Order: sequence, then C-alpha cells, then structure tokens
Amino acid sequence: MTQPAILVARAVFPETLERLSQHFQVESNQSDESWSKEEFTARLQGKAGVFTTGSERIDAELLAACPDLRICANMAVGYNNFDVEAMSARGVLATNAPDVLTETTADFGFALLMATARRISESEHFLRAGKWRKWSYDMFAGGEVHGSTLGIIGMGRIGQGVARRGAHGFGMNVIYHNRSRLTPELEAECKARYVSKEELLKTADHVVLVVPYTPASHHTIGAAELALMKPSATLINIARGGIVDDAALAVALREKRIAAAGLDVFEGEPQVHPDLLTVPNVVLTPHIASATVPTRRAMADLAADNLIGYLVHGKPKTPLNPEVIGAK
Ligand code: 8YV
Repeated sequence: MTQPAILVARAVFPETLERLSQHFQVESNQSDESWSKEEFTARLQGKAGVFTTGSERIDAELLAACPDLRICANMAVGYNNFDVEAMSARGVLATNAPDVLTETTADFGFALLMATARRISESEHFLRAGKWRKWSYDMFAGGEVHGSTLGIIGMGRIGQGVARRGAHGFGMNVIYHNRSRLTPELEAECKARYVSKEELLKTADHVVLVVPYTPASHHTIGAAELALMKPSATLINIARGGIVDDAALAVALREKRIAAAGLDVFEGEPQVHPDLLTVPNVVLTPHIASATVPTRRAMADLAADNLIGYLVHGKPKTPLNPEVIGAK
C-alpha cells in the first residue's frame, strides 16, 4: 500500500521528520523561512496531511484549492491560524498541541513578570553600555512582586499555572477575569478570586494576559483599558499579539501611564511596532514562552501523534473538531 503524502510546513526536529517518514511520504520545509501562500498551496497538492507550526493560515480559500487534505496538525496550543469552521465544512480535521506546554509557558509568564517588575533587561543594557559608575538609592528600583496583586485575564490551563505560581510561590493576592468562572475547587486550588475586567485592571499590580486570540478578544487591552490601570502597574502578554493594541501600549509606556510591560507576542510578528523598540520600560522576547527543548519536543511529538493517529489509525489524540473524523 502506498503511504499517504504529508507536508511539514517549517523546519522541525530531525527526529520528528524521521518518525513521520516511517508512516508517510514526507515533503518538508528545510529552511527557517515560511512559504508564501502560493507556494504553500502548490506544495499541498496531493497531500493528505499538513504539520503546521502556529502561523500558517488554513482558511476556506486554501481548503478549496487543496481537496486531498484531511488533517492539519498544529504544533501549538493556539490555533487562531485555523478557520476551524471552514475546516469542518470541508471535512478536514484540525488538531492542536495542548497540555504539554502548560507549565513551561506558565514558567515563562512568571519569568517575564519578574523581569518586567524588577527591570532586569533595562538594567542589563545599562550595565553592558558601561554606564554603571556608582550605587544610587533609586537605581532601577522596580515594583514589588511578592505580596502584590496579580490579575490574570484568561484563566485556562496556562492562566491557572500562572495563578498557582503567584499564590503559592510568591504569596500574591490573585484575581482573575475569564469568560466563565472556575469551579469553586479550582478557585481554591489557584487561590484566585473572580472579578470584573474593570476591577482587575483598576486593582492589579501585574496584569497577565493568557486569553486565546479570537475576533472577540482583539484589542482586549487598548487605550481605554490602559487608562484604568495603576501608573505603577505592569502588563504581561504571553497570549497573542492582537490581544493588545501595541500602538496604544507604546504611548502608555512612553508617557509612564503604566510602569512597564513584558511582551512575548506582537501584532504582525515577527515585525514589532517600532515605538515599542524605542521605549525603555518594556521587556521584549520573540515568542518563546514554550521554548524549552523538552517542551518543543513534546509539542512536535503530539502534532506527529495526531497525523499518525488519524491518517494511519483513524484516531487523533487532540482533535478540535472531532465531528469530522472519518468524513473524508
Ligand atoms: C508556539 C504558541 O511556539 O502554542 C502556542 O500557541 O504560541 C507557541 O507555543 C508558536 O505558536 C509556534 O509554534
């Protein structure tokens, strides 16, 4: 029997390709550059599956041009690159990579919070530039982390991980806002109290964003929301770029309407709003919250498990639209 053909849209671990090639005819992108939409569409011809990495857009137009496609397996928990409704309409299975990155991403959210509150990047730049000549009572004096109020917007698995770190590790007072409330058991475990978004923005010392990106969450934080925050507060975004209006944030940072921000994700990344590059009170990282070697391996393994699980055995591990299983 001939093996199904699949496409791997970006360079991944050699071991992942090796494993996939035991089950499929694999065509893979060997470079770090992503393919143009035209090239991606052309390469998808005759492919039953595609391994995506979170940024390749799968929409109705592409699906119409790729009738052989049966599954798109994202190596990411976020799947805003997928139009799942259009995929379901065409009988194409969507899978993501949840759970395996929860704790690692929560670690990074906390690292970014610490670096932002304690001005680690800014002070390192100062030191490297040879500007450290003397001690001063207020040199890089930042905001407190332990015992402060942590406000989490988006209380899914990663948000809960950030809450646990704050409550149990740093004695923080944790408040959260989410589409729905957690169960009383989970609230107790995370030591987190549900509040309105407005109360959260007005009272938190550190606001952490962990919501999925959807049309409804676009610009969850814009000029009006930034204006509600305390001038001493920090904003941390480990969710998706479009959740924050980056232009409005750059103004708020420059005018010290909030103290600082820590951003791992950006609108239009890998481009970064030029004004964010020139304000000192922001820590910027290139979308690396899940980037530890074991976690990236686990994410790649899970995407491969989904391709093999579905195309070889008919059973994917983490389907987003299970109703289409077997439709094609
Ligand atoms: C990925 C992420 O690294 O899982 C997600 O949703 O944002 C990151 O962990 C990114 O999407 C590229 O794979």
